[in-house]
Amino acid sequence: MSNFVSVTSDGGVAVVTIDNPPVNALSFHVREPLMQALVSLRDEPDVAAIVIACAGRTFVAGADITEFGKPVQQPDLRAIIAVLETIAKPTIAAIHGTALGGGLELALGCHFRIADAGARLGLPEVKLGLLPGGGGTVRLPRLVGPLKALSMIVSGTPIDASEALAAGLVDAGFDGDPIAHAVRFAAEMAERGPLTPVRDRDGRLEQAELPEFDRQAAELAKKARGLEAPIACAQSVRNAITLPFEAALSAERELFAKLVAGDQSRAQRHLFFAEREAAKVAGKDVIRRKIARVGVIGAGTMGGGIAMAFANGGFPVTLMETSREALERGLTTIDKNYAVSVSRGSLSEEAKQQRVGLFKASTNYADLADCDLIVEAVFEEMAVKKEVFSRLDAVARPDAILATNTSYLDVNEIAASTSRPQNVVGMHFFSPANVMKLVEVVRAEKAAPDALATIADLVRRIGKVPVVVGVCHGFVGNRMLTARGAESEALLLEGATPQQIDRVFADFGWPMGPFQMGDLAGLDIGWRNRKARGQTAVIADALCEQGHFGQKTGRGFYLYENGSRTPAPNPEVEALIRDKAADKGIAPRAIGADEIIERTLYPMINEGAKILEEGIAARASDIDVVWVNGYGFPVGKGGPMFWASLEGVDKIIGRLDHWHERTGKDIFRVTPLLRQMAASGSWEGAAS
Ligand code: T1G
Repeated sequence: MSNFVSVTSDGGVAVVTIDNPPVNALSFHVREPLMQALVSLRDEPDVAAIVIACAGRTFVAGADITEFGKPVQQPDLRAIIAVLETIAKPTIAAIHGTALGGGLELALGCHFRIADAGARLGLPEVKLGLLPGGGGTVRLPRLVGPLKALSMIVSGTPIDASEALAAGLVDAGFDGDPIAHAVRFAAEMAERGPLTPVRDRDGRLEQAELPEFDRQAAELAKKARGLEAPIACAQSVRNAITLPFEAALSAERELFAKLVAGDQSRAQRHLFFAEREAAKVAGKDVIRRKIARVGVIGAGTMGGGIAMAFANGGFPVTLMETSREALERGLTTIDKNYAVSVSRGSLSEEAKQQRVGLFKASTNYADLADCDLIVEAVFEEMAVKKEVFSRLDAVARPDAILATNTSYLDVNEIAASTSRPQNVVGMHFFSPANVMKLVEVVRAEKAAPDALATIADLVRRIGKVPVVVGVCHGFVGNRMLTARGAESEALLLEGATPQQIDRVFADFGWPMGPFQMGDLAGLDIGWRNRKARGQTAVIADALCEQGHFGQKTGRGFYLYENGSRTPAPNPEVEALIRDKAADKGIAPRAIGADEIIERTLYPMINEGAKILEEGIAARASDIDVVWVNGYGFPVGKGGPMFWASLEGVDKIIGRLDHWHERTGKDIFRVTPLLRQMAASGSWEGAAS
């Protein structure tokens, strides 16, 4: 047979085992021998049933994403499933680990599916800007019903084995060796009566569900924010209800072909691999330190969220505050946050109790002595940070890793305030830290490689996305945000309104624009930081001096009536902008959407190129991962550096030169790497 597909026999049951580490992707070198095996076993009279199973840690986790965008080598997955459905003896998929995308579609081509209790099953193609292209949108609704299929396929979120059993997606569960269970199951099925391929099971495709289906599809479409894949997914599942099987299958094929060739899927596939590259900090030869208990200092908004992130990841957490009141306040907020998740049904009461049970609260530094990692999340002031780190230096175990959650301050200076700078790194979480996926792991100059590698792996283990960044003001994300922020204010003075600019960002695909985001995060954070650096933002500073910090004070760039989160125009701000512009002798003029994009996003890309030149980020794709996971940059555009290639680097340079000439502002001065990128088409070869 081949290294990737082997066939064994157990009594009359043939077992086809796929072995293509690390995740048994259905690469061409798997598909070809798999097809041969199925054809020969179909026609083999001594074979009473066929089991498809996988070696290693998981069942098939999908088609091979690296093959997309290249000419398809036959047999493709559809051809293999078509053969599967011609087999007149029981075929069983024995699922362990994950059955995702093409892997679940292969299983849907079998008569039966059995799953290990810990298995997860799903069609996550939408997260790659695609839809299931191997018949998943046509076969899954036949098993679980159109509404369940719609939510599974449009969300792309896998379900666990018990939910799959309840939904009719799998026929039996098991614990232990998938092959042994599958062979027993297969032998039983071989005794049973007629077999019905999934394609012929129309029972659950009740036309009656269409009105509710369309209502739910419309709701989901509203959340798509310009992404094509969610819409195509819903359309294809609808076809399964309204069209004959083959017609629905070919409609799915057309939709898939369109999406896989599109920029959005290219962008989202770029991000899939970029996230995995960003996490590769050091080779497997660097021994990671053991992290069993985590300490968090500061139970405020960030500290509380960080403590929850670790508890959600299963880690015992010691949460420390200087006063009992502050500690109680922090614990109350944490409990409230968990209660909200329980009330929304995204967390069970039992899981809540289990997580809360992981917390140990303290007002005593000595209680941090048994922690392997201690994360500091106190007030963003250097003197306060240094005082905390010198106290930590006295109590923490010599090999413990000390991390600061600073979002702007010099991590090298903080590290130097201890006797163990090799064990000090930055862990810059994003608010709310229990929700936001990004963690900028700051590589302080003396940080030991194993400390960095340990932290990057740990961030992945708690379900977040690590990106290693160097030390500079604002690291990667906030540094580029500053370039964008300054110009957003300038556009206001020249005639644009907060609503207009936020509208342009929403149309671009952002969850919200800079002014709505400022109001949500709290304008006082940026204000305090500007004051610390002697910088100004005339409009935002003026609002803050009046105590208007955004949502939390009901007034900022927008008005928020009675605690609502819905922004309403704030006439006082428009008057304030006019006054400040008049003070500066700036006459308002009409400003178009293109100019807003050019003057806010193009400087970000230029700043990103400088960041690469300085080696603050190792790869352009790391910058994309930061912006997509930390600042809501639209996934369908792949992040600022990937988007630059879609937008056209020559065009970007042309407009930056234009605005530099007109304004003389440094943010528009094109940096050498950007010109080099225009010439070479690659961000590689940055100076440092
Ligand atoms: N194709 C190619 N490489 C893949 C891959 C795939 N489907 N899945 C993972 N890898 C690589 C990954 O890049 C990494 O490589 C290594 O495997 C380990 O992955 C026709 C259109 C399965 C939950 O979207 O979600 O089927 O960095 O670090 O954290 O309808 O991988 O080591 O060199 O992520 O344990 C649909 C994608 C495809 C699932 C395991 N399937 N994979 O997570 O390991 S489209 C997916 C995952 C499709 C059909 C369509 C996760 C995982 P490297 P990892 P992990």
